Amino acid sequence: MERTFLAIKPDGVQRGLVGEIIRRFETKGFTLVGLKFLKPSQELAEQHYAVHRQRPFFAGLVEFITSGPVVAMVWEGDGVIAAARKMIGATNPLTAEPGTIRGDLGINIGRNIIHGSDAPETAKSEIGLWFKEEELVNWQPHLTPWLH
Ligand code: 3AN
Repeated sequence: MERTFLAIKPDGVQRGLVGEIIRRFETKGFTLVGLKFLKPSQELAEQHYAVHRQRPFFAGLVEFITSGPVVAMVWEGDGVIAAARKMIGATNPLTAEPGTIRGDLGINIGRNIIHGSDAPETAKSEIGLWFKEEELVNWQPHLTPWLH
């Protein structure tokens, strides 16, 4: 079963959007297998955004993600990596489609509420960066037969 890493960023937490965002993935039918609330260290943030190291917004991005608590999550389900990206919407909330998290809830590219892994390789490395194996719960909700 596929897994992805999602993180509600400090703006999403500050704005009280945690419940709304988790609700969307729960009601879609995906399964939560890892969840923690933490203020990321500088080192964790730099590793997480390492691919953007050369981009002009890198320092601001790291400063932002370490500025307050985030909700780090691992979600499981068929096709969850691509589906979560679709549910999150385009990077710029102003152009993200209505119906997506960013399209419905945000207006600023530097404050775009949530992160989601963009491919199987990044999902694997991000899950490994943010979670220890023993922090992930292997379980199946009883609803599974109705969804699959
Ligand atoms: P996504 O989060 O949609 O995968 P990426 O991976 O291109 O987008 O960018 C990572 C993060 O960097 C974004 N979530 C956003 O917070 C930030 N970012 C991307 N482009 C810009 C930009 N032009 N100005 C400020 N921040 C940006």
